[in-house]
Amino acid sequence: GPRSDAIANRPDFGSLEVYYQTVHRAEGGYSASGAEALVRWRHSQRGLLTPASFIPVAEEGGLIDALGFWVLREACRAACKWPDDTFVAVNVSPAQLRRPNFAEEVFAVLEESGLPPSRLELELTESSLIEDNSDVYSVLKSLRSRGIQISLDDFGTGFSCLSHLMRFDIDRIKIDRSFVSLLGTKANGAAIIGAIVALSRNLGISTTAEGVETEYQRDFLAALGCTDLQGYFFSKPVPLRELDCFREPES
Ligand code: G
Ligand code: G
Ligand code: MN
Ligand code: NA
Repeated sequence: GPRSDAIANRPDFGSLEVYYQTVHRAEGGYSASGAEALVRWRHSQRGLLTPASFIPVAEEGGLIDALGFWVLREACRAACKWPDDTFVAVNVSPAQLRRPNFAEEVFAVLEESGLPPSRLELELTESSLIEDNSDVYSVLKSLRSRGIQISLDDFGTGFSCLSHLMRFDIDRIKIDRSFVSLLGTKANGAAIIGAIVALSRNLGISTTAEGVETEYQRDFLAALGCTDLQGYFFSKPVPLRELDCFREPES
Protein backbone atom coordinates (compact mmCIF):
# COMPACT_ATOMS: atom_id res chain seq x y z
CA GLY A 1 0.00 0.00 0.00
CA PRO A 2 0.99 3.67 -0.11
CA ARG A 3 2.29 3.67 3.46
CA SER A 4 4.76 0.83 2.98
CA ASP A 5 5.83 2.40 -0.33
CA ALA A 6 6.53 5.61 1.51
CA ILE A 7 8.71 3.81 4.05
CA ALA A 8 10.52 1.81 1.38
CA ASN A 9 11.29 4.99 -0.54
CA ARG A 10 13.11 6.44 2.44
CA PRO A 11 15.88 4.03 3.23
CA ASP A 12 17.83 6.75 5.02
CA PHE A 13 15.01 7.20 7.54
CA GLY A 14 15.39 10.91 6.98
CA SER A 15 11.97 11.76 8.35
CA LEU A 16 12.04 9.56 11.43
CA GLU A 17 12.62 11.27 14.74
CA VAL A 18 13.20 9.91 18.22
CA TYR A 19 11.22 11.48 21.04
CA TYR A 20 12.06 10.86 24.70
CA GLN A 21 9.79 10.56 27.70
CA THR A 22 11.45 10.80 31.10
CA VAL A 23 11.07 8.13 33.79
CA HIS A 24 11.24 9.27 37.43
CA ARG A 25 12.38 7.68 40.70
CA ALA A 26 9.46 7.20 43.06
CA GLU A 27 11.65 8.10 46.04
CA GLY A 28 13.69 11.15 46.86
CA GLY A 29 12.01 13.95 44.99
CA TYR A 30 11.08 12.27 41.72
CA SER A 31 14.37 12.95 39.92
CA ALA A 32 14.68 11.49 36.41
CA SER A 33 16.17 7.99 36.36
CA GLY A 34 16.10 7.67 32.58
CA ALA A 35 14.03 8.14 29.47
CA GLU A 36 12.15 5.96 26.98
CA ALA A 37 12.87 6.43 23.28
CA LEU A 38 9.66 6.67 21.25
CA VAL A 39 9.95 6.88 17.49
CA ARG A 40 7.94 9.36 15.39
CA TRP A 41 7.62 9.83 11.65
CA ARG A 42 7.38 13.36 10.36
CA HIS A 43 5.24 12.99 7.26
CA SER A 44 5.22 15.82 4.74
CA GLN A 45 1.46 15.70 4.26
CA ARG A 46 0.08 13.96 7.32
CA GLY A 47 2.15 15.63 10.04
CA LEU A 48 3.75 13.81 12.99
CA LEU A 49 2.79 10.13 12.94
CA THR A 50 2.92 7.93 16.05
CA PRO A 51 4.28 4.37 15.90
CA ALA A 52 0.87 2.68 15.80
CA SER A 53 0.45 3.96 12.23
CA PHE A 54 3.77 2.74 10.83
CA ILE A 55 5.44 0.15 13.11
CA PRO A 56 3.05 -2.62 11.98
CA VAL A 57 3.79 -1.66 8.35
CA ALA A 58 7.53 -1.78 9.02
CA GLU A 59 7.08 -5.18 10.65
CA GLU A 60 5.16 -6.58 7.67
CA GLY A 61 7.54 -5.07 5.14
CA GLY A 62 10.67 -6.45 6.80
CA LEU A 63 11.93 -2.96 7.68
CA ILE A 64 11.59 -3.22 11.45
CA ASP A 65 15.20 -4.37 11.90
CA ALA A 66 16.61 -1.39 10.09
CA LEU A 67 14.21 0.97 11.84
CA GLY A 68 14.86 -0.59 15.24
CA PHE A 69 18.62 -0.33 14.92
CA TRP A 70 18.37 3.23 13.71
CA VAL A 71 16.38 4.11 16.86
CA LEU A 72 18.80 2.15 19.06
CA ARG A 73 21.82 3.96 17.62
CA GLU A 74 20.19 7.37 18.06
CA ALA A 75 19.14 6.53 21.63
CA CYS A 76 22.58 5.24 22.69
CA ARG A 77 24.31 8.29 21.23
CA ALA A 78 21.90 10.59 23.05
CA ALA A 79 22.22 8.80 26.41
CA CYS A 80 26.02 9.06 26.34
CA LYS A 81 25.55 12.74 27.14
CA TRP A 82 23.22 12.14 30.10
CA PRO A 83 24.34 11.58 33.72
CA ASP A 84 26.02 8.23 34.48
CA ASP A 85 23.22 7.04 36.74
CA THR A 86 20.52 7.29 34.07
CA PHE A 87 19.26 4.79 31.49
CA VAL A 88 17.72 4.91 28.06
CA ALA A 89 14.91 2.47 27.28
CA VAL A 90 14.34 1.28 23.71
CA ASN A 91 11.30 -0.69 22.50
CA VAL A 92 11.99 -3.94 20.67
CA SER A 93 9.51 -5.68 18.33
CA PRO A 94 9.10 -9.46 18.54
CA ALA A 95 10.45 -9.78 14.98
CA GLN A 96 13.72 -8.10 15.98
CA LEU A 97 14.26 -10.52 18.82
CA ARG A 98 13.85 -13.49 16.51
CA ARG A 99 17.02 -12.61 14.66
CA PRO A 100 19.77 -14.98 15.74
CA ASN A 101 22.36 -12.16 15.66
CA PHE A 102 20.25 -9.68 17.59
CA ALA A 103 22.42 -9.64 20.73
CA GLU A 104 25.69 -9.27 18.80
CA GLU A 105 24.23 -6.41 16.80
CA VAL A 106 23.14 -4.64 19.98
CA PHE A 107 26.64 -5.07 21.47
CA ALA A 108 28.12 -3.55 18.31
CA VAL A 109 25.88 -0.47 18.62
CA LEU A 110 26.83 -0.09 22.29
CA GLU A 111 30.51 -0.31 21.52
CA GLU A 112 30.26 2.16 18.67
CA SER A 113 28.40 4.66 20.87
CA GLY A 114 30.44 4.10 24.03
CA LEU A 115 27.34 3.70 26.19
CA PRO A 116 27.89 1.23 29.07
CA PRO A 117 25.53 -1.79 28.61
CA SER A 118 24.04 -1.29 32.08
CA ARG A 119 22.63 2.06 30.91
CA LEU A 120 20.60 0.44 28.13
CA GLU A 121 17.21 -1.06 28.83
CA LEU A 122 15.37 -3.05 26.16
CA GLU A 123 11.58 -3.08 26.43
CA LEU A 124 9.99 -6.32 25.31
CA THR A 125 6.34 -7.23 25.06
CA GLU A 126 4.74 -10.40 26.29
CA SER A 127 4.21 -11.50 22.71
CA SER A 128 8.00 -11.67 22.34
CA LEU A 129 8.15 -14.22 25.13
CA ILE A 130 5.07 -16.39 24.58
CA GLU A 131 6.42 -17.88 21.40
CA ASP A 132 8.19 -20.39 23.61
CA ASN A 133 11.22 -20.07 21.47
CA SER A 134 14.47 -21.26 22.97
CA ASP A 135 16.35 -18.89 20.67
CA VAL A 136 14.65 -15.91 22.32
CA TYR A 137 15.61 -17.36 25.69
CA SER A 138 19.28 -17.57 24.75
CA VAL A 139 19.28 -14.11 23.12
CA LEU A 140 17.93 -12.63 26.36
CA LYS A 141 20.47 -14.55 28.39
CA SER A 142 23.24 -13.22 26.22
CA LEU A 143 22.00 -9.61 26.49
CA ARG A 144 21.73 -9.84 30.28
CA SER A 145 25.12 -11.47 30.66
CA ARG A 146 26.64 -8.27 29.28
CA GLY A 147 24.65 -6.17 31.73
CA ILE A 148 21.88 -4.91 29.45
CA GLN A 149 18.62 -4.40 31.35
CA ILE A 150 15.47 -6.16 30.16
CA SER A 151 12.00 -4.85 30.88
CA LEU A 152 8.57 -6.23 30.17
CA ASP A 153 6.35 -3.54 28.63
CA ASP A 154 2.56 -3.18 28.92
CA PHE A 155 2.55 -5.65 31.79
CA GLY A 156 -0.87 -7.07 32.56
CA THR A 157 -2.47 -6.51 29.16
CA GLY A 158 -1.55 -9.90 27.71
CA PHE A 159 -2.88 -13.26 28.72
CA SER A 160 0.37 -14.97 29.56
CA CYS A 161 0.74 -17.18 32.52
CA LEU A 162 2.79 -15.33 35.10
CA SER A 163 4.99 -18.30 35.92
CA HIS A 164 5.82 -18.60 32.24
CA LEU A 165 6.91 -14.98 32.07
CA MET A 166 8.97 -15.38 35.22
CA ARG A 167 11.07 -18.08 33.55
CA PHE A 168 12.73 -15.24 31.72
CA ASP A 169 15.05 -13.28 33.94
CA ILE A 170 13.86 -9.74 33.61
CA ASP A 171 15.00 -6.62 35.43
CA ARG A 172 11.86 -4.53 35.28
CA ILE A 173 8.13 -4.70 34.77
CA LYS A 174 6.30 -1.74 33.24
CA ILE A 175 2.79 -1.72 34.68
CA ASP A 176 0.36 -0.84 31.93
CA ARG A 177 -1.37 2.50 32.17
CA SER A 178 -4.81 0.85 32.05
CA PHE A 179 -4.21 -0.21 35.70
CA VAL A 180 -2.94 3.21 36.72
CA SER A 181 -6.07 4.82 35.31
CA LEU A 182 -8.16 2.68 37.69
CA LEU A 183 -6.64 4.28 40.79
CA GLY A 184 -9.22 6.31 42.67
CA THR A 185 -12.13 4.57 40.92
CA LYS A 186 -14.30 1.77 42.28
CA ALA A 187 -12.32 -0.82 40.33
CA ASN A 188 -9.49 -2.62 42.08
CA GLY A 189 -6.60 -0.73 40.52
CA ALA A 190 -4.73 -0.34 43.81
CA ALA A 191 -5.10 -4.03 44.69
CA ILE A 192 -3.87 -5.15 41.27
CA ILE A 193 -0.91 -2.79 41.24
CA GLY A 194 -0.11 -3.62 44.87
CA ALA A 195 -0.01 -7.32 44.00
CA ILE A 196 2.24 -6.76 40.98
CA VAL A 197 4.60 -4.58 43.04
CA ALA A 198 4.75 -7.09 45.91
CA LEU A 199 5.47 -9.99 43.57
CA SER A 200 8.10 -8.03 41.69
CA ARG A 201 9.79 -6.87 44.84
CA ASN A 202 10.05 -10.44 46.13
CA LEU A 203 11.66 -11.43 42.85
CA GLY A 204 14.05 -8.47 42.87
CA ILE A 205 12.38 -6.87 39.86
CA SER A 206 11.92 -3.10 39.50
CA THR A 207 8.50 -1.67 38.63
CA THR A 208 7.69 1.35 36.49
CA ALA A 209 4.10 2.55 36.55
CA GLU A 210 3.12 3.99 33.18
CA GLY A 211 0.54 6.61 32.30
CA VAL A 212 0.88 8.67 35.50
CA GLU A 213 -1.23 11.72 34.77
CA THR A 214 -2.08 13.21 38.16
CA GLU A 215 -0.42 14.10 41.43
CA TYR A 216 -2.84 11.76 43.20
CA GLN A 217 -1.68 8.84 41.04
CA ARG A 218 1.96 9.77 41.58
CA ASP A 219 1.62 9.80 45.37
CA PHE A 220 -0.50 6.63 45.45
CA LEU A 221 1.94 4.68 43.24
CA ALA A 222 4.92 5.84 45.25
CA ALA A 223 3.13 4.69 48.44
CA LEU A 224 2.41 1.29 46.84
CA GLY A 225 6.16 0.88 46.37
CA CYS A 226 6.64 1.26 42.61
CA THR A 227 10.30 2.02 41.97
CA ASP A 228 9.78 4.38 39.02
CA LEU A 229 7.00 6.45 37.47
CA GLN A 230 6.35 7.64 33.93
CA GLY A 231 3.59 9.68 32.34
CA TYR A 232 2.22 13.01 31.23
CA PHE A 233 2.19 14.29 34.82
CA PHE A 234 6.01 14.41 34.62
CA SER A 235 6.51 14.94 30.89
CA LYS A 236 5.10 13.99 27.54
CA PRO A 237 7.51 12.54 24.96
CA VAL A 238 9.64 15.40 23.57
CA PRO A 239 12.33 15.76 20.89
CA LEU A 240 15.89 15.41 22.20
CA ARG A 241 16.51 19.16 21.96
CA GLU A 242 13.66 19.76 24.43
CA LEU A 243 14.83 17.17 26.96
CA ASP A 244 16.08 19.63 29.54
CA CYS A 245 16.47 17.53 32.68
CA PHE A 246 19.66 15.71 31.59
CA ARG A 247 21.42 18.75 30.20
CA GLU A 248 24.54 19.89 31.99
CA PRO A 249 24.05 23.25 33.64
CA GLU A 250 25.52 25.97 31.48
CA SER A 251 28.41 27.79 33.05
O1 G B 1 4.70 6.99 21.49
P1 G B 1 3.43 6.21 21.42
O2 G B 1 2.54 6.29 22.58
O3 G B 1 2.58 6.53 20.25
O4 G B 1 3.91 4.68 21.26
C1 G B 1 3.00 3.71 20.90
C2 G B 1 3.69 2.37 20.88
O5 G B 1 4.75 2.32 19.91
C3 G B 1 4.31 1.97 22.19
O6 G B 1 3.67 0.79 22.59
C4 G B 1 5.74 1.70 21.91
O7 G B 1 6.13 0.51 22.54
C5 G B 1 5.82 1.58 20.40
N1 G B 1 7.11 2.12 19.95
C6 G B 1 7.56 3.37 20.10
N2 G B 1 8.80 3.51 19.58
C7 G B 1 9.15 2.28 19.12
C8 G B 1 10.33 1.76 18.49
O8 G B 1 11.33 2.44 18.28
N3 G B 1 10.30 0.44 18.14
C9 G B 1 9.22 -0.36 18.38
N4 G B 1 9.30 -1.63 18.00
N5 G B 1 8.11 0.10 18.98
C10 G B 1 8.06 1.40 19.34
O1 G C 1 3.64 0.71 25.08
P1 G C 1 4.53 1.84 25.45
O2 G C 1 4.68 1.94 26.91
O3 G C 1 5.88 1.82 24.81
O4 G C 1 3.77 3.13 25.04
C1 G C 1 4.19 4.36 25.40
C2 G C 1 3.08 5.26 24.90
O5 G C 1 2.31 5.77 25.98
C3 G C 1 3.60 6.44 24.13
O6 G C 1 2.89 6.50 22.94
C4 G C 1 3.24 7.63 24.97
O7 G C 1 2.88 8.72 24.14
C5 G C 1 2.04 7.13 25.76
N1 G C 1 1.96 7.78 27.06
C6 G C 1 3.00 8.14 27.83
N2 G C 1 2.59 8.71 28.99
C7 G C 1 1.23 8.70 28.95
C8 G C 1 0.23 9.15 29.86
O8 G C 1 0.48 9.66 30.95
N3 G C 1 -1.07 8.98 29.47
C9 G C 1 -1.40 8.40 28.30
N4 G C 1 -2.69 8.29 28.01
N5 G C 1 -0.47 7.96 27.41
C10 G C 1 0.83 8.09 27.73
MN1 MN D 1 7.47 1.07 25.94
NA1 NA E 1 3.72 0.30 27.84
